[in-house]
Amino acid sequence: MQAQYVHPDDIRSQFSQAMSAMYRAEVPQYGTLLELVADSNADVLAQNAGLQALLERRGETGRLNIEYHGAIRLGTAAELSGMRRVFAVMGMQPVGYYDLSVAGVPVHATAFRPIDDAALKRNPFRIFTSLLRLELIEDAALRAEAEQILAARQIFTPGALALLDAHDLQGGLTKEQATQFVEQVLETFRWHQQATVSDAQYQHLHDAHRLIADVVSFRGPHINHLTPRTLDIDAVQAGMPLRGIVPKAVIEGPPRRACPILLRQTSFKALQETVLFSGADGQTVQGQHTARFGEVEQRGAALTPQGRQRYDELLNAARSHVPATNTPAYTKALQDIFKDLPDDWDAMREQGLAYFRYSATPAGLAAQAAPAGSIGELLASGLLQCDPILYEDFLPVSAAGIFQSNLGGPAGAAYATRSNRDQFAEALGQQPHDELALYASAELASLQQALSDLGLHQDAAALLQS
Ligand code: OOG
Ligand code: NI
Repeated sequence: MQAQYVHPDDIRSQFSQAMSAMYRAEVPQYGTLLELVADSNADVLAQNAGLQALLERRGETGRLNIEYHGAIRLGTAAELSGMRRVFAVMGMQPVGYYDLSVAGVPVHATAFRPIDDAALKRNPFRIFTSLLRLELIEDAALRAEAEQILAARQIFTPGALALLDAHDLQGGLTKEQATQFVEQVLETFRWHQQATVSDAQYQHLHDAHRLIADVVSFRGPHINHLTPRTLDIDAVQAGMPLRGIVPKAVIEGPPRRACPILLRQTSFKALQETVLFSGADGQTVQGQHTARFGEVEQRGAALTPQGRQRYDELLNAARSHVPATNTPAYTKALQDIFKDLPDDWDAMREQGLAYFRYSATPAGLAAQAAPAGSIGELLASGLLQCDPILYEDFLPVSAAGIFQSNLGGPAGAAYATRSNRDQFAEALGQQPHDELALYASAELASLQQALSDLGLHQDAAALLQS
């Protein structure tokens, strides 16, 4: 990219700041949540020098207290492929495929996020992007109606579309274009009080699934939440009521551990907002809609396929043991059942459960020539060190829990359907990146670099296998 163009990471930073400001103005409770998270993170860091040092080594201190992710729900394949172009301008690539239909939510999804380390450090902002699966609406007439309504809408402004073309032609955006681009794109994420449907249409869509009404009834895919990153989600969960915020009952994901893994999430309940429907005789009819909420997340280590399989098995065991609606009993069951998974970085590394980033220690760099050895031996010699790689993706069961608690009502029955990755990739216009391959290659590259820094000519891939 040429120098006259703004770096995609900088456009993404502008965008996430603009989104945060817009959302704080639209959903005041979200501003309160951001304050709570900032206060809590400061407390945690003040009490935990080791964590502070780890965050510094991983270059994550700048990623606290700011939005880590947001979410939107789209209605058509064209909207999804358009979003892919928009996010590409901001250095965000589709990663992962999430099928939520198994949990009774008629969507599948990906996360548009920065993928390389430097970009993640600059600004981690990503958008969990769902696509409605209209084929899961059973009522054929309603499905046709929803399709027609969606086909008639254009979620991007003419200005955004023109700038996308300019970007693709030029290979970048100038400073002025980038600022305009962020302004124009922001419009797509804005809340619209005025629905595009009548109250009767809304009701039909709502009866089919609340989420269908949320996607189909409005001019665009309003951002439905933003999520800062916390270092202690239990403290934030406990702190919410003290600041007048009502949290969902249960924290999604793994239990609290000394060695945090994957992703833990909680949210505050969606607001009930007044919306305006078009009445039969050109009148406006007032109604209510709940969609927008705030969330927090605590991230831990990325797990290998073996680690992830263990996680899924243990989570399923806990969930089948106690319904997640029974909060104290569920939390206890989760803690107990997860005792099966070692809560110790060395054990997790030795058993191949998590991904690590390797580097030469100062002593290793100073040593003239390190003696060759296994990873365990190099670590034990103090020449090599490793830190768990941060999980940058999402969890389908947790995502379904977040959806559900904010759609109101109990979990719907699973749709009797297959996940449809190919259909999603076709709508998107590419295959989403495989998140596990990204972690594995980051781990391998870090070990290769560390070995070379230590003056060792060992095969990194072979070392990781053994
Ligand atoms: C998205 C829910 C998924 C998460 O953090 O898992 C999500 C939605 O409600 O649209 O954002
Ligand atoms: Ni979320």
